[in-house]
Amino acid sequence: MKKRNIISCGALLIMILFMSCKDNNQKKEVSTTDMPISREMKAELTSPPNVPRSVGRRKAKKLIVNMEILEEEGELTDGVKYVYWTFGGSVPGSFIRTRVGDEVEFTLSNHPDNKLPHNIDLHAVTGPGGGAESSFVAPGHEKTFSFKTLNPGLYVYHCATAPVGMHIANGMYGLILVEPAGGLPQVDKEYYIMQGDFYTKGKNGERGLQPFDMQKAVDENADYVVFNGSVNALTGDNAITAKVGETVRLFVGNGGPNLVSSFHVIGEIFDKVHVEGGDTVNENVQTTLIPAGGAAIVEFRVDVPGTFILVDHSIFRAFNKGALGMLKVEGEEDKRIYSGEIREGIYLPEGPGIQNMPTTDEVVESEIPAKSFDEQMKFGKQTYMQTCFACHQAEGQGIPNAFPPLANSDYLNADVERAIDVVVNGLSGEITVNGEKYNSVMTKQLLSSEDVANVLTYVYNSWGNSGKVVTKEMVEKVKNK
Ligand code: HEC
Ligand SMILES: [Cu+2]
Repeated sequence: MKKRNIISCGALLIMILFMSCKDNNQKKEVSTTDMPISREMKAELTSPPNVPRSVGRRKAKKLIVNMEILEEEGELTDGVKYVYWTFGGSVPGSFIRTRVGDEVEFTLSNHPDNKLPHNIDLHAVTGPGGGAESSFVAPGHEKTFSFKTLNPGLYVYHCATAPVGMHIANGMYGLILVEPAGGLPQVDKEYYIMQGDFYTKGKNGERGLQPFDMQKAVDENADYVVFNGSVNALTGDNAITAKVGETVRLFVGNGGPNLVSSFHVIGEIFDKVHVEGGDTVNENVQTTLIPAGGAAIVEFRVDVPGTFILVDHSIFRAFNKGALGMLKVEGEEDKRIYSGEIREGIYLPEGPGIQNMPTTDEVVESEIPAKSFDEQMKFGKQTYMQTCFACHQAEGQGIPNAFPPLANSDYLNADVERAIDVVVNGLSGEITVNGEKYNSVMTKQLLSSEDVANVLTYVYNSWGNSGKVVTKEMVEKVKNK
Protein backbone atom coordinates (compact mmCIF):
# COMPACT_ATOMS: atom_id res chain seq x y z
CA MET A 1 0.00 0.00 0.00
CA LYS A 2 2.80 2.41 0.97
CA LYS A 3 4.71 1.47 -2.14
CA ARG A 4 1.82 2.43 -4.37
CA ASN A 5 1.51 5.76 -2.70
CA ILE A 6 5.19 6.45 -3.20
CA ILE A 7 5.02 5.50 -6.84
CA SER A 8 1.93 7.51 -7.62
CA CYS A 9 3.08 10.47 -5.57
CA GLY A 10 6.53 10.32 -7.04
CA ALA A 11 5.04 11.20 -10.36
CA LEU A 12 3.76 14.44 -8.96
CA LEU A 13 5.46 17.62 -7.90
CA ILE A 14 7.05 17.63 -4.48
CA MET A 15 4.63 20.29 -3.36
CA ILE A 16 1.59 18.19 -4.15
CA LEU A 17 3.28 15.14 -2.72
CA PHE A 18 3.45 16.88 0.61
CA MET A 19 -0.28 17.58 0.55
CA SER A 20 -1.66 14.29 -0.70
CA CYS A 21 0.72 11.63 0.49
CA LYS A 22 -0.42 11.75 4.08
CA ASP A 23 -3.70 10.18 5.07
CA ASN A 24 -6.18 10.81 2.34
CA ASN A 25 -9.12 9.78 4.50
CA GLN A 26 -8.73 12.25 7.26
CA LYS A 27 -7.13 15.00 5.21
CA LYS A 28 -9.42 17.93 4.45
CA GLU A 29 -11.49 18.26 1.32
CA VAL A 30 -10.97 15.35 -1.05
CA SER A 31 -14.33 14.97 -2.79
CA THR A 32 -15.73 11.47 -2.55
CA THR A 33 -15.80 11.18 -6.32
CA ASP A 34 -12.05 11.80 -6.52
CA MET A 35 -11.19 9.74 -3.47
CA PRO A 36 -8.25 7.59 -4.45
CA ILE A 37 -8.61 3.82 -4.37
CA SER A 38 -5.98 1.77 -2.63
CA ARG A 39 -5.94 -1.85 -3.71
CA GLU A 40 -8.63 -4.31 -4.44
CA MET A 41 -10.45 -6.55 -2.01
CA LYS A 42 -13.19 -9.13 -2.08
CA ALA A 43 -16.25 -8.19 -0.04
CA GLU A 44 -17.24 -10.47 2.81
CA LEU A 45 -20.95 -11.24 2.47
CA THR A 46 -23.07 -12.62 5.32
CA SER A 47 -26.51 -14.09 5.67
CA PRO A 48 -28.87 -12.69 8.34
CA PRO A 49 -28.75 -12.09 11.26
CA ASN A 50 -24.98 -11.74 10.83
CA VAL A 51 -23.08 -8.78 9.44
CA PRO A 52 -19.55 -8.61 8.00
CA ARG A 53 -16.65 -7.12 9.98
CA SER A 54 -16.74 -3.34 10.23
CA VAL A 55 -14.62 -1.33 7.80
CA GLY A 56 -12.73 0.28 10.68
CA ARG A 57 -9.98 2.57 9.46
CA ARG A 58 -9.39 0.94 6.11
CA LYS A 59 -9.05 3.16 3.09
CA ALA A 60 -11.43 3.27 0.17
CA LYS A 61 -10.88 0.29 -2.09
CA LYS A 62 -12.00 -1.41 -5.18
CA LEU A 63 -14.46 -3.82 -3.61
CA ILE A 64 -15.40 -6.95 -5.48
CA VAL A 65 -18.92 -8.19 -4.75
CA ASN A 66 -20.06 -11.51 -6.20
CA MET A 67 -23.69 -12.29 -5.59
CA GLU A 68 -25.65 -15.25 -6.83
CA ILE A 69 -29.42 -15.41 -7.18
CA LEU A 70 -31.04 -18.64 -6.03
CA GLU A 71 -34.71 -19.63 -6.27
CA GLU A 72 -35.32 -22.21 -3.57
CA GLU A 73 -37.98 -23.71 -1.37
CA GLY A 74 -38.00 -22.83 2.32
CA GLU A 75 -40.32 -22.81 5.30
CA LEU A 76 -42.42 -19.74 6.01
CA THR A 77 -43.64 -21.24 9.27
CA ASP A 78 -44.08 -24.78 10.66
CA GLY A 79 -45.57 -26.91 7.90
CA VAL A 80 -45.91 -24.02 5.42
CA LYS A 81 -43.53 -24.16 2.45
CA TYR A 82 -42.76 -21.29 0.12
CA VAL A 83 -40.52 -20.85 -2.92
CA TYR A 84 -38.27 -17.90 -2.09
CA TRP A 85 -36.30 -15.95 -4.66
CA THR A 86 -33.09 -14.87 -2.96
CA PHE A 87 -29.93 -12.82 -3.29
CA GLY A 88 -27.31 -15.24 -2.03
CA GLY A 89 -29.61 -17.95 -0.66
CA SER A 90 -31.20 -16.10 2.25
CA VAL A 91 -34.10 -13.72 2.93
CA PRO A 92 -33.12 -10.97 3.31
CA GLY A 93 -30.17 -11.34 0.92
CA SER A 94 -26.49 -11.21 1.86
CA PHE A 95 -25.41 -8.15 3.83
CA ILE A 96 -22.90 -5.99 1.94
CA ARG A 97 -20.59 -3.73 3.96
CA THR A 98 -18.70 -0.94 2.22
CA ARG A 99 -17.22 2.42 3.12
CA VAL A 100 -17.68 5.75 1.49
CA GLY A 101 -15.44 6.16 -1.56
CA ASP A 102 -15.28 2.44 -2.36
CA GLU A 103 -15.47 1.54 -6.00
CA VAL A 104 -17.76 -1.48 -6.00
CA GLU A 105 -17.43 -3.94 -8.86
CA PHE A 106 -20.66 -5.89 -8.62
CA THR A 107 -21.18 -9.20 -10.38
CA LEU A 108 -24.68 -10.61 -10.29
CA SER A 109 -25.06 -14.21 -11.39
CA ASN A 110 -28.32 -16.06 -11.94
CA HIS A 111 -28.09 -19.76 -11.10
CA PRO A 112 -28.72 -22.06 -14.09
CA ASP A 113 -31.49 -23.92 -12.21
CA ASN A 114 -33.49 -20.71 -11.74
CA LYS A 115 -36.59 -20.15 -13.82
CA LEU A 116 -36.60 -16.37 -14.22
CA PRO A 117 -34.41 -13.43 -15.15
CA HIS A 118 -33.61 -10.96 -12.34
CA ASN A 119 -31.61 -7.79 -11.68
CA ILE A 120 -30.61 -5.60 -8.75
CA ASP A 121 -31.41 -2.01 -7.77
CA LEU A 122 -29.21 -0.84 -4.88
CA HIS A 123 -30.36 2.36 -3.20
CA ALA A 124 -26.69 3.10 -2.43
CA VAL A 125 -25.99 3.55 -6.14
CA THR A 126 -25.90 6.87 -7.90
CA GLY A 127 -26.78 5.85 -11.45
CA PRO A 128 -29.68 4.76 -13.66
CA GLY A 129 -32.00 2.26 -12.01
CA GLY A 130 -29.59 1.96 -9.08
CA GLY A 131 -27.84 -0.68 -11.16
CA ALA A 132 -31.01 -2.39 -12.36
CA GLU A 133 -30.53 -1.16 -15.91
CA SER A 134 -27.09 -2.78 -16.09
CA SER A 135 -27.71 -6.02 -14.25
CA PHE A 136 -30.70 -7.75 -15.92
CA VAL A 137 -29.51 -11.33 -16.16
CA ALA A 138 -31.04 -14.59 -17.46
CA PRO A 139 -30.64 -17.94 -15.68
CA GLY A 140 -27.14 -19.36 -16.22
CA HIS A 141 -25.59 -15.95 -16.93
CA GLU A 142 -23.86 -13.14 -15.06
CA LYS A 143 -23.56 -9.36 -15.37
CA THR A 144 -20.98 -6.95 -13.98
CA PHE A 145 -21.32 -3.22 -13.30
CA SER A 146 -19.43 -0.72 -11.12
CA PHE A 147 -20.41 2.12 -8.88
CA LYS A 148 -18.83 4.47 -6.38
CA THR A 149 -20.33 4.78 -2.90
CA LEU A 150 -20.80 8.53 -2.61
CA ASN A 151 -23.12 8.78 0.41
CA PRO A 152 -22.72 7.05 3.76
CA GLY A 153 -25.82 5.32 5.15
CA LEU A 154 -27.77 2.08 5.37
CA TYR A 155 -29.49 1.24 2.09
CA VAL A 156 -31.96 -1.32 0.78
CA TYR A 157 -31.32 -3.27 -2.38
CA HIS A 158 -33.95 -5.27 -4.24
CA CYS A 159 -34.80 -6.92 -7.52
CA ALA A 160 -36.53 -4.67 -10.03
CA THR A 161 -37.59 -7.13 -12.70
CA ALA A 162 -41.25 -7.06 -13.77
CA PRO A 163 -43.53 -7.81 -12.06
CA VAL A 164 -41.38 -5.86 -9.59
CA GLY A 165 -43.76 -6.31 -6.67
CA MET A 166 -43.77 -10.08 -7.11
CA HIS A 167 -39.97 -10.33 -7.12
CA ILE A 168 -39.76 -8.29 -3.92
CA ALA A 169 -42.66 -10.16 -2.30
CA ASN A 170 -40.81 -13.43 -2.90
CA GLY A 171 -37.86 -12.24 -0.84
CA MET A 172 -35.61 -10.34 -3.24
CA TYR A 173 -34.29 -7.62 -0.95
CA GLY A 174 -31.39 -6.99 1.41
CA LEU A 175 -29.18 -4.28 2.91
CA ILE A 176 -25.96 -2.57 1.87
CA LEU A 177 -24.17 -0.44 4.44
CA VAL A 178 -21.90 2.43 3.42
CA GLU A 179 -19.84 3.37 6.45
CA PRO A 180 -18.35 6.84 6.83
CA ALA A 181 -14.55 7.25 6.64
CA GLY A 182 -13.12 5.76 9.83
CA GLY A 183 -16.17 3.51 10.25
CA LEU A 184 -19.10 3.60 12.64
CA PRO A 185 -18.19 3.70 16.36
CA GLN A 186 -17.35 0.28 17.79
CA VAL A 187 -20.12 -1.67 19.56
CA ASP A 188 -20.18 -5.15 21.14
CA LYS A 189 -22.85 -6.81 19.01
CA GLU A 190 -24.21 -6.11 15.56
CA TYR A 191 -27.14 -7.84 13.86
CA TYR A 192 -28.99 -7.74 10.56
CA ILE A 193 -32.79 -7.77 10.63
CA MET A 194 -35.19 -7.11 7.81
CA GLN A 195 -38.95 -7.10 7.75
CA GLY A 196 -41.03 -8.34 4.84
CA ASP A 197 -44.69 -9.06 4.10
CA PHE A 198 -45.81 -12.29 2.38
CA TYR A 199 -48.95 -13.19 0.45
CA THR A 200 -50.03 -16.81 0.09
CA LYS A 201 -52.96 -18.48 -1.67
CA GLY A 202 -53.93 -20.16 1.60
CA LYS A 203 -54.62 -18.35 4.84
CA ASN A 204 -51.95 -17.86 7.50
CA GLY A 205 -51.05 -21.28 8.87
CA GLU A 206 -52.56 -23.30 6.02
CA ARG A 207 -50.10 -26.14 5.54
CA GLY A 208 -48.35 -27.33 2.40
CA LEU A 209 -46.52 -25.51 -0.38
CA GLN A 210 -48.15 -22.10 -0.68
CA PRO A 211 -47.95 -20.19 -3.97
CA PHE A 212 -47.71 -16.39 -4.09
CA ASP A 213 -51.10 -14.62 -4.27
CA MET A 214 -50.88 -11.59 -6.55
CA GLN A 215 -54.40 -10.32 -5.77
CA LYS A 216 -53.73 -10.26 -2.02
CA ALA A 217 -50.45 -8.46 -2.69
CA VAL A 218 -52.18 -5.84 -4.81
CA ASP A 219 -54.77 -5.45 -2.04
CA GLU A 220 -51.93 -5.17 0.52
CA ASN A 221 -53.62 -7.90 2.52
CA ALA A 222 -50.63 -9.75 3.98
CA ASP A 223 -50.91 -13.27 5.39
CA TYR A 224 -47.48 -13.08 6.99
CA VAL A 225 -45.36 -10.19 8.20
CA VAL A 226 -41.99 -11.50 9.33
CA PHE A 227 -38.43 -10.67 10.24
CA ASN A 228 -35.71 -12.39 8.23
CA GLY A 229 -37.96 -14.31 5.90
CA SER A 230 -39.89 -16.64 8.18
CA VAL A 231 -42.02 -16.69 11.30
CA ASN A 232 -39.43 -18.31 13.56
CA ALA A 233 -36.25 -16.81 12.10
CA LEU A 234 -35.51 -14.88 15.30
CA THR A 235 -37.29 -16.82 18.05
CA GLY A 236 -36.29 -19.66 20.38
CA ASP A 237 -32.89 -21.06 19.43
CA ASN A 238 -32.68 -18.54 16.59
CA ALA A 239 -32.90 -15.56 18.95
CA ILE A 240 -30.12 -13.00 18.78
CA THR A 241 -28.08 -12.66 21.97
CA ALA A 242 -26.11 -10.21 24.09
CA LYS A 243 -24.65 -9.96 27.57
CA VAL A 244 -25.60 -7.45 30.23
CA GLY A 245 -23.54 -4.30 29.77
CA GLU A 246 -23.00 -4.77 26.05
CA THR A 247 -23.92 -2.29 23.36
CA VAL A 248 -26.07 -3.64 20.55
CA ARG A 249 -26.45 -2.23 17.07
CA LEU A 250 -29.26 -3.45 14.83
CA PHE A 251 -29.24 -2.80 11.12
CA VAL A 252 -32.96 -2.90 10.45
CA GLY A 253 -34.40 -2.80 6.97
CA ASN A 254 -37.85 -3.12 5.51
CA GLY A 255 -38.18 -4.89 2.18
CA GLY A 256 -41.95 -4.45 2.06
CA PRO A 257 -43.22 -4.86 -0.62
CA ASN A 258 -46.14 -2.99 0.94
CA LEU A 259 -46.11 -2.41 4.67
CA VAL A 260 -44.39 0.23 6.77
CA SER A 261 -42.79 -1.06 9.98
CA SER A 262 -43.20 0.45 13.44
CA PHE A 263 -40.08 -1.15 14.83
CA HIS A 264 -39.96 -1.54 18.61
CA VAL A 265 -38.08 -3.65 21.17
CA ILE A 266 -40.24 -4.48 24.18
CA GLY A 267 -38.40 -3.57 27.38
CA GLU A 268 -35.70 -1.45 25.76
CA ILE A 269 -35.31 2.15 24.67
CA PHE A 270 -33.14 2.93 21.66
CA ASP A 271 -30.30 5.11 22.92
CA LYS A 272 -29.65 6.15 19.32
CA VAL A 273 -31.45 5.81 16.02
CA HIS A 274 -29.91 6.73 12.70
CA VAL A 275 -33.25 7.86 11.36
CA GLU A 276 -34.05 6.35 7.95
CA GLY A 277 -30.49 4.99 7.85
CA GLY A 278 -29.02 8.46 7.28
CA ASP A 279 -26.87 10.88 9.27
CA THR A 280 -29.52 12.28 11.60
CA VAL A 281 -29.22 10.63 14.99
CA ASN A 282 -32.25 10.73 17.24
CA GLU A 283 -31.86 9.73 20.89
CA ASN A 284 -34.12 7.99 23.41
CA VAL A 285 -36.59 6.53 20.95
CA GLN A 286 -39.32 3.98 21.74
CA THR A 287 -40.52 3.05 18.24
CA THR A 288 -38.96 3.98 14.93
CA LEU A 289 -40.76 4.04 11.63
CA ILE A 290 -39.08 2.14 8.82
CA PRO A 291 -40.60 2.74 5.41
CA ALA A 292 -40.92 0.02 2.81
CA GLY A 293 -37.66 0.25 0.89
CA GLY A 294 -35.98 1.99 3.83
CA ALA A 295 -33.83 1.23 6.84
CA ALA A 296 -32.70 2.44 10.25
CA ILE A 297 -29.70 1.80 12.49
CA VAL A 298 -30.74 1.42 16.12
CA GLU A 299 -28.35 1.22 19.05
CA PHE A 300 -28.84 0.53 22.72
CA ARG A 301 -27.01 -0.79 25.75
CA VAL A 302 -28.54 -3.80 27.48
CA ASP A 303 -28.58 -3.23 31.23
CA VAL A 304 -30.57 -6.16 32.59
CA PRO A 305 -30.98 -9.83 31.65
CA GLY A 306 -34.12 -11.28 30.06
CA THR A 307 -35.81 -11.90 26.74
CA PHE A 308 -36.50 -8.72 24.83
CA ILE A 309 -39.10 -8.99 22.10
CA LEU A 310 -38.62 -7.31 18.72
CA VAL A 311 -41.90 -6.37 17.06
CA ASP A 312 -43.60 -4.38 14.40
CA HIS A 313 -45.82 -2.50 16.85
CA SER A 314 -48.72 -2.70 14.40
CA ILE A 315 -49.40 -5.39 16.91
CA PHE A 316 -51.58 -7.97 15.17
CA ARG A 317 -48.69 -8.36 12.73
CA ALA A 318 -46.45 -9.29 15.63
CA PHE A 319 -48.62 -11.79 17.47
CA ASN A 320 -50.68 -13.17 14.62
CA LYS A 321 -48.67 -12.76 11.44
CA GLY A 322 -45.13 -13.43 12.61
CA ALA A 323 -43.39 -10.04 13.03
CA LEU A 324 -41.86 -11.07 16.33
CA GLY A 325 -38.22 -11.76 17.18
CA MET A 326 -36.23 -12.23 20.36
CA LEU A 327 -33.07 -10.79 21.86
CA LYS A 328 -31.87 -12.94 24.76
CA VAL A 329 -29.70 -11.11 27.27
CA GLU A 330 -27.73 -13.02 29.89
CA GLY A 331 -25.94 -11.67 32.91
CA GLU A 332 -26.35 -10.29 36.38
CA GLU A 333 -29.59 -8.68 37.42
CA ASP A 334 -29.46 -5.08 38.47
CA LYS A 335 -32.23 -4.49 40.98
CA ARG A 336 -31.69 -0.75 40.83
CA ILE A 337 -32.85 -0.80 37.23
CA TYR A 338 -35.45 -3.55 37.37
CA SER A 339 -36.81 -5.88 40.00
CA GLY A 340 -39.84 -8.12 40.12
CA GLU A 341 -40.81 -11.74 39.83
CA ILE A 342 -40.28 -12.82 36.22
CA ARG A 343 -42.63 -15.12 34.38
CA GLU A 344 -41.29 -15.84 30.91
CA GLY A 345 -43.58 -16.29 27.96
CA ILE A 346 -45.80 -13.25 28.31
CA TYR A 347 -45.00 -12.19 24.79
CA LEU A 348 -45.23 -15.13 22.44
CA PRO A 349 -46.56 -15.62 18.94
CA GLU A 350 -50.26 -16.51 19.00
CA GLY A 351 -50.64 -17.58 15.40
CA PRO A 352 -53.58 -17.36 13.03
CA GLY A 353 -56.38 -18.76 15.24
CA ILE A 354 -59.15 -16.18 15.38
CA GLN A 355 -60.42 -15.71 18.93
CA ASN A 356 -63.89 -14.44 19.65
CA MET A 357 -66.01 -13.93 22.69
CA PRO A 358 -68.66 -16.69 22.58
CA THR A 359 -70.74 -16.11 19.41
CA THR A 360 -70.83 -17.85 16.05
CA ASP A 361 -68.43 -17.73 13.15
CA GLU A 362 -67.01 -19.88 10.38
CA VAL A 363 -63.65 -21.59 10.04
CA VAL A 364 -62.04 -23.27 7.08
CA GLU A 365 -60.91 -26.87 7.30
CA SER A 366 -57.28 -27.67 6.52
CA GLU A 367 -56.79 -29.49 3.25
CA ILE A 368 -53.89 -31.50 4.62
CA PRO A 369 -55.19 -33.42 7.66
CA ALA A 370 -52.99 -35.28 10.11
CA LYS A 371 -52.47 -38.85 8.94
CA SER A 372 -51.24 -40.54 12.10
CA PHE A 373 -51.20 -40.25 15.87
CA ASP A 374 -47.69 -38.77 15.68
CA GLU A 375 -48.87 -36.10 13.27
CA GLN A 376 -51.89 -35.35 15.45
CA MET A 377 -49.50 -34.84 18.37
CA LYS A 378 -47.19 -32.64 16.30
CA PHE A 379 -49.91 -30.42 14.82
CA GLY A 380 -51.76 -30.47 18.14
CA LYS A 381 -48.71 -29.20 19.98
CA GLN A 382 -48.34 -26.44 17.39
CA THR A 383 -51.92 -25.32 17.97
CA TYR A 384 -51.47 -25.61 21.72
CA MET A 385 -48.36 -23.43 21.73
CA GLN A 386 -50.06 -20.84 19.55
CA THR A 387 -53.52 -20.85 21.05
CA CYS A 388 -53.88 -22.43 24.49
CA PHE A 389 -50.43 -21.78 25.94
CA ALA A 390 -51.05 -18.12 26.77
CA CYS A 391 -53.64 -19.11 29.39
CA HIS A 392 -53.08 -22.77 30.30
CA GLN A 393 -49.23 -22.51 30.25
CA ALA A 394 -46.48 -24.64 28.75
CA GLU A 395 -46.97 -27.75 30.88
CA GLY A 396 -50.74 -27.35 31.14
CA GLN A 397 -50.31 -26.25 34.75
CA GLY A 398 -52.58 -23.19 34.42
CA ILE A 399 -52.37 -20.14 36.67
CA PRO A 400 -53.93 -20.26 40.14
CA ASN A 401 -57.23 -18.38 40.45
CA ALA A 402 -57.26 -17.51 36.77
CA PHE A 403 -56.77 -20.39 34.35
CA PRO A 404 -57.55 -23.98 35.36
CA PRO A 405 -54.91 -26.68 34.80
CA LEU A 406 -55.15 -29.07 31.88
CA ALA A 407 -52.42 -31.25 33.37
CA ASN A 408 -53.95 -34.18 35.21
CA SER A 409 -57.31 -32.36 35.14
CA ASP A 410 -60.22 -34.38 36.56
CA TYR A 411 -62.64 -32.08 34.73
CA LEU A 412 -60.95 -32.79 31.40
CA ASN A 413 -60.54 -36.51 31.89
CA ALA A 414 -64.11 -37.10 33.09
CA ASP A 415 -65.84 -36.25 29.82
CA VAL A 416 -64.40 -35.98 26.30
CA GLU A 417 -67.52 -34.52 24.70
CA ARG A 418 -67.64 -31.79 27.33
CA ALA A 419 -63.96 -30.99 26.71
CA ILE A 420 -64.59 -30.71 22.96
CA ASP A 421 -67.58 -28.49 23.70
CA VAL A 422 -65.40 -26.21 25.88
CA VAL A 423 -62.92 -25.65 23.06
CA VAL A 424 -65.53 -25.33 20.31
CA ASN A 425 -68.05 -23.15 22.10
CA GLY A 426 -66.12 -21.54 24.94
CA LEU A 427 -66.97 -21.76 28.61
CA SER A 428 -68.15 -19.45 31.35
CA GLY A 429 -69.55 -19.86 34.85
CA GLU A 430 -68.23 -21.70 37.86
CA ILE A 431 -66.43 -25.00 37.44
CA THR A 432 -64.31 -27.09 39.79
CA VAL A 433 -61.03 -28.53 38.57
CA ASN A 434 -58.98 -30.74 40.91
CA GLY A 435 -60.83 -29.33 43.91
CA GLU A 436 -60.26 -25.67 43.02
CA LYS A 437 -63.08 -23.40 41.91
CA TYR A 438 -62.76 -21.24 38.77
CA ASN A 439 -65.30 -18.72 37.63
CA SER A 440 -64.08 -17.02 34.52
CA VAL A 441 -64.51 -17.00 30.75
CA MET A 442 -62.74 -19.06 28.16
CA THR A 443 -63.27 -17.54 24.75
CA LYS A 444 -64.55 -19.77 21.99
CA GLN A 445 -61.53 -20.97 19.98
CA LEU A 446 -62.13 -20.53 16.29
CA LEU A 447 -60.26 -23.61 15.16
CA SER A 448 -61.10 -26.11 12.44
CA SER A 449 -62.52 -29.47 13.61
CA GLU A 450 -59.23 -31.00 12.58
CA ASP A 451 -57.26 -28.57 14.76
CA VAL A 452 -59.56 -29.13 17.75
CA ALA A 453 -59.12 -32.89 17.38
CA ASN A 454 -55.34 -32.53 17.20
CA VAL A 455 -54.98 -30.13 20.10
CA LEU A 456 -57.20 -32.18 22.39
CA THR A 457 -55.38 -35.36 21.42
CA TYR A 458 -52.16 -33.60 22.35
CA VAL A 459 -53.61 -32.44 25.69
CA TYR A 460 -55.07 -35.87 26.50
CA ASN A 461 -51.72 -37.52 25.80
CA SER A 462 -49.60 -35.10 27.82
CA TRP A 463 -48.96 -34.24 31.47
CA GLY A 464 -50.51 -37.30 33.12
CA ASN A 465 -53.86 -37.15 31.33
CA SER A 466 -55.93 -40.17 30.33
CA GLY A 467 -54.48 -40.75 26.84
CA LYS A 468 -57.63 -40.48 24.71
CA VAL A 469 -57.51 -39.85 20.96
CA VAL A 470 -59.94 -37.24 19.64
CA THR A 471 -60.98 -37.48 15.99
CA LYS A 472 -62.34 -34.88 13.61
CA GLU A 473 -65.62 -36.85 13.49
CA MET A 474 -66.02 -36.60 17.28
CA VAL A 475 -65.54 -32.83 17.05
CA GLU A 476 -68.06 -32.48 14.21
CA LYS A 477 -70.61 -34.47 16.20
CA VAL A 478 -70.35 -31.94 19.03
CA LYS A 479 -70.43 -29.01 16.60
CA ASN A 480 -73.61 -30.31 14.95
CA LYS A 481 -75.51 -30.87 18.18
C1 HEC B 1 -57.86 -16.67 26.91
C2 HEC B 1 -57.50 -17.72 27.82
C3 HEC B 1 -57.75 -19.16 27.39
C4 HEC B 1 -57.36 -19.78 26.24
C5 HEC B 1 -56.60 -19.15 25.06
C6 HEC B 1 -57.79 -21.14 26.33
N1 HEC B 1 -58.43 -21.35 27.50
FE1 HEC B 1 -59.22 -23.10 28.17
N2 HEC B 1 -59.96 -22.16 29.78
C7 HEC B 1 -59.80 -20.84 30.11
C8 HEC B 1 -60.58 -20.51 31.29
C9 HEC B 1 -60.61 -19.15 31.96
C10 HEC B 1 -61.25 -21.68 31.66
C11 HEC B 1 -62.23 -21.81 32.79
C12 HEC B 1 -63.58 -21.19 32.38
C13 HEC B 1 -64.56 -21.07 33.51
O1 HEC B 1 -64.15 -20.69 34.61
O2 HEC B 1 -65.75 -21.35 33.27
C14 HEC B 1 -60.84 -22.70 30.70
C15 HEC B 1 -61.24 -24.03 30.74
C16 HEC B 1 -60.79 -25.03 29.91
C17 HEC B 1 -61.11 -26.42 30.02
C18 HEC B 1 -61.96 -27.09 31.09
C19 HEC B 1 -61.31 -27.00 32.45
C20 HEC B 1 -60.08 -27.87 32.62
O3 HEC B 1 -59.10 -27.35 33.19
O4 HEC B 1 -60.07 -29.03 32.22
C21 HEC B 1 -60.50 -27.09 29.00
C22 HEC B 1 -60.52 -28.58 28.68
C23 HEC B 1 -59.78 -26.08 28.24
N3 HEC B 1 -59.98 -24.85 28.82
C24 HEC B 1 -59.03 -26.35 27.10
C25 HEC B 1 -58.44 -25.38 26.33
C26 HEC B 1 -57.75 -25.66 25.09
C27 HEC B 1 -57.51 -27.05 24.51
C28 HEC B 1 -57.35 -24.47 24.59
C29 HEC B 1 -56.63 -24.21 23.28
C30 HEC B 1 -57.29 -24.70 22.08
C31 HEC B 1 -57.78 -23.45 25.53
N4 HEC B 1 -58.44 -24.05 26.55
C32 HEC B 1 -57.54 -22.09 25.35
C33 HEC B 1 -59.01 -19.93 29.42
C34 HEC B 1 -58.45 -20.16 28.18
CU1 LIG C 1 -36.00 -10.94 -9.35
